[in-house]
Amino acid sequence: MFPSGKDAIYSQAREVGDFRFDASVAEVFPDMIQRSVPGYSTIVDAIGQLAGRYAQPGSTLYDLGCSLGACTLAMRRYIEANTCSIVAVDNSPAMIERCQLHLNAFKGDTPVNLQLADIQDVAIDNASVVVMNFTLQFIPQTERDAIIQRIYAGLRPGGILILSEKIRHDSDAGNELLIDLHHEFKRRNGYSELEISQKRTALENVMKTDSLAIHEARLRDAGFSDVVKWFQCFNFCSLVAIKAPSPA
Ligand code: GEK
Repeated sequence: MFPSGKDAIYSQAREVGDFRFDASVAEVFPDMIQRSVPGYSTIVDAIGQLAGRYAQPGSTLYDLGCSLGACTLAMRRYIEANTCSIVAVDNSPAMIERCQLHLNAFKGDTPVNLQLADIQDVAIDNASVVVMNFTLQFIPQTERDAIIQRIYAGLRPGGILILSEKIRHDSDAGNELLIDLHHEFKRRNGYSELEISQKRTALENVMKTDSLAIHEARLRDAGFSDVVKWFQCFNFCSLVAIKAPSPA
């Protein structure tokens, strides 16, 4: 991958404001997400594989909240439907700038249209695969239903939404257990107690988690005919929501 630094953003005691996807985060993002999200590489690679299965000729694939383009690159690696294109969107200028460098470094046959935009303003049209890999959690909870409904409407029959999210467990005790296991994962990846607690504070107002039941109900209410949880490690999970194929 493109050279990038080690995440030491919260290694010194500081006044912690709300987390932002700015240049300092974009610079260390591959290291940050790898050491913070259990199974991240497995998830990204499997998203590529799912895109390979579900991409339809002549359709568009979307990577919403693409950051540095990891899922876009994985999709481009696996898709064979040679008339497809990918729309990759992020509202962080620093992410988009670096994402373009990543895309340039890995040439592929599928055209990628990289957009600096808010997901709310992006039309979803003629889609066969839509990816939201840890992005919906940053959208205000009141706006999540409408986004999922819009994605459903923009998918072709037989298309899929891949939704990865950090989740909240229903019971307080179970939730604390998953948080503890996740923090231990971060410790083992070299984050200090100070880094873990300052990052947690920074995300408090910015990232609001829903429960798995809420995600599943939202997807079913939007019209998805099947919702498959294909990955979970601690409080991180990924779902494939399938729009029913049109009857033969
Ligand atoms: C990956 N998918 O590497 N509109 C557009 N982008 C947004 C919005 C919004 N409203 N809100 C947040 N973002 C990537 C990882 S990171 C997840 C996704 C994480 C963007 C934000 O700028 C950031 O780049 C991304 O969503 C979330 O597979 O850091 O935990």
